[in-house]
Amino acid sequence: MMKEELTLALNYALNKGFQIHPNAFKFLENVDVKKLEKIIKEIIREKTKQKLFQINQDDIEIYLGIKDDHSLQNEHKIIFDPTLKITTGEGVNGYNALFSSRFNKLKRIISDRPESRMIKSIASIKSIKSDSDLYVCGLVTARIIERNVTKLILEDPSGSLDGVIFDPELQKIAGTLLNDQFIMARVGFGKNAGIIIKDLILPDIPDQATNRSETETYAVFLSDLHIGSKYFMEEEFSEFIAWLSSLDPIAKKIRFVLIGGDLIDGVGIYPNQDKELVCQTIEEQLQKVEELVNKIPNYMKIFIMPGNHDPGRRALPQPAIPKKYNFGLWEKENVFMVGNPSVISLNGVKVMMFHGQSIDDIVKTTPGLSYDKPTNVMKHLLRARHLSPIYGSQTPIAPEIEDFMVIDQIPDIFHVGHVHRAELDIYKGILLVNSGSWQKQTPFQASVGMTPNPGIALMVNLKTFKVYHENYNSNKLNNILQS
Ligand code: D5M
Ligand code: FE
Ligand code: ZN
Repeated sequence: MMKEELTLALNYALNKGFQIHPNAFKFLENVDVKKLEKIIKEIIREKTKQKLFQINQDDIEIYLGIKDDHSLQNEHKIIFDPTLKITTGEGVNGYNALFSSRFNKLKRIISDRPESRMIKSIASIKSIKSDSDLYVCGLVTARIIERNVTKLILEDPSGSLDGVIFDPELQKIAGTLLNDQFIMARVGFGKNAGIIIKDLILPDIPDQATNRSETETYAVFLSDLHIGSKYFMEEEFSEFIAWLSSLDPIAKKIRFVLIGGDLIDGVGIYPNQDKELVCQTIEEQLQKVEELVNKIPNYMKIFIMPGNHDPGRRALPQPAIPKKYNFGLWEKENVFMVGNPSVISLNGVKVMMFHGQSIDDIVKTTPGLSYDKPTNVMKHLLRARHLSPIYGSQTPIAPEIEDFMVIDQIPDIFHVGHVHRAELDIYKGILLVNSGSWQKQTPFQASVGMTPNPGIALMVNLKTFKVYHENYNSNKLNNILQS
């Protein structure tokens, strides 16, 4: 005898003018009866749009996530992951190596510019005393603003240089430079042999063509779930996860899910955190991550990167969340655990993922930048070609022998989180995605006037770079696109 639910579903389809292929029918006999009605209704809605009036086994299998839609490409390659590369030098020697690596890598990057043929070492220009202007490059070690002039101190491996800037426009540019950032300067000599800085040239991103996917595959950008926190929006996030396996035409084209850090709230990250936690251990919090991630269809590839709330090493670059906490996810075939920062290619589209800790230090010291517009800070990082220039402030940086925070690969998409504001922009063809959060405003954020826009999932069409979003925030007054 046929189950009553199956009869009902069958009649519903027939009434809508649909036929059900015998194989599909056999398949449906083994499907959870509670889901039957929803499955049939959604498949019919979708196929009506396509003007196809037969339900095949494939339709159901694709709907249930058992079968992949093979017309959509889902190739990935992990291009850079610091996890196995971090070596950590020791103390002062380590930092000397780090800064010399930073200088050398950025000097190589700036060598693509025509002026770079005229770069001289800082030690050599002091003896040249040429009449014409010269170029030097170095890391900014200090910036002093006195009355109407700005003094910059630059350092290269040969020595350091004090230069003065008189031009008001150039002083403004100097005002936005970050400590320890790499810069090229055009310099000349003043009457009293002092060095005058006449131009400042950032490594920046050249005009370039971006890579696109051949098929309209979508990637979802998420971050800052803060699972374990009282303020994690569990209901909304679960609703979104369920949407991923719905028949929504966009959801059906998703093949990649990127999670940019702060998966959990962690333990002991800030004072009295235990009072704001619903899960008191890292293991419990990660267990919950695993349960939620397991509900994402298996045919989606999931990339997981740590943030400052996740376990592992705190200093940048961070290795992937260690296996010892979370065996389940490390062992899943469709889950890829990567470090922070990482570069991955999705159907040929290069995505640079960085949690974004350095934003805190940058907004504090840079005029014109704020938490409200994180994509402006992201542009600042791209121009500096470095993800975390400032050393010795709040963002801990490890004394690596190689500076892995230099942006040596130009991405097509730059994915950052951390500031809990979903926002989009474009810079030199690069799509900037700040993936917001799934944590409501915390008392701390309220006390410092930070207004997050949580509960927004951003989906990028990797062929057209058009962005689609699903908003699960009850307060839907969010404008994520910069005007
Ligand atoms: O960071 C969420 C946001 O809150 C991020 O923009 C930094 C900001 N934040 C968090 N803690 C502090 C402190 N102690 N000072 C200044 N700003 C802070 P998350 O990494 O999710 O905690
Ligand atoms: Fe966060
Ligand atoms: Zn964070």
